[in-house]
Amino acid sequence: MLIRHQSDLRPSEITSRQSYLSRRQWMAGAGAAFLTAVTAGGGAKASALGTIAKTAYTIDEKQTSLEDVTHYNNFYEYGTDKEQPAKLAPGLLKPRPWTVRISGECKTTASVDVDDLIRTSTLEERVYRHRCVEAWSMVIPWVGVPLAPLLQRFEPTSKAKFVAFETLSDVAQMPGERSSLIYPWPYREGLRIDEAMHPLAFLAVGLYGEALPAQNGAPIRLVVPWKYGFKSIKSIVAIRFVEQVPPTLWNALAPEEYGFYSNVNPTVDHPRWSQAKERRIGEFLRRPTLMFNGYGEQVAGLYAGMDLKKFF
Ligand SMILES: Nc1nc2c(c(=O)[nH]1)N[C@H]1C(S)=C(S)[C@@H](COP(=O)(O)O)O[C@H]1N2
Ligand SMILES: [Mo]
Repeated sequence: MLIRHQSDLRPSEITSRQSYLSRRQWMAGAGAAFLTAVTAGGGAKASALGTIAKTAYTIDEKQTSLEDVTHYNNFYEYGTDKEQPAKLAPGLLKPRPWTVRISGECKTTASVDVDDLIRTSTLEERVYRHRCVEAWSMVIPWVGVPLAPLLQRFEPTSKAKFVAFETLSDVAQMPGERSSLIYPWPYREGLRIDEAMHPLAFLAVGLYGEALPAQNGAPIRLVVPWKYGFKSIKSIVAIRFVEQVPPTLWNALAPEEYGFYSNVNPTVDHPRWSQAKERRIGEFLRRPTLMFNGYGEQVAGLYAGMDLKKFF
């Protein structure tokens, strides 16, 4: 059983940043990769994120190094090369102050300040597999909040069948948005409401115990671990409850290549490459891709009765 349920979490596991770090540093004695990650992440210095609850819904697999997680990125607002986001985003993106506008088919609309959200939430660490549609993968220790309780606060109406997400639209902070002849900016994504309410759907405000780096989608991004990485939209400024399937950037560009659902599925190939295997960043041999990225036990019920080859 890879995933622990919330009820398995004892209050004693809700640790302060200080004891969280010292435990990790103690564990680092067993592996140099851990030590590198923790010290590169700032060692014992106080985190802007404050208290972090330990590992609910977490997998026990070797974590991808902080260096790879923060220097091999897809963030087309900073260019199409993997190295560009780390070079450009930290100098251009202004992640504070930052608000997320929540509106649409719900009883109350609001602008949520990201720092208020962090202050008033119990932050959790979630170590998730991350599988890009390009057939590479990582294991990333995110820090953040589950999406469902935030959405429920605004009391979606019975017309709220989908949830639409939107990235910041600002060419000064995101120069890649200038090439608007090809890409229909801003970046948009969406989920069915029951997918958005699933306990695995997560909003990350950090990784490796520190505030989210710009290149990973600061200050707040979606993480949907059973879907291809492009569903996990970065630097979110708007969340809308909507009645119809919301338009998304990749689906609008190439609907036969990037379906709305885009659940990780080794049996449905991308038209231009196989999805049967993947390259785990940092490993030499390719490994088999897992149905729903290994989260089938948790999410398969969302798709009961659907033909998973048709609804890709
Ligand atoms: N706004 C925005 N969100 C985005 C992307 C993007 O280009 N722009 N790329 C997606 C893709 S294809 C992947 S694989 C992940 C990469 O997240 P990471 O760089 O934090 O690993 O972000 C997703 N979210
Ligand atoms: Mo991706």
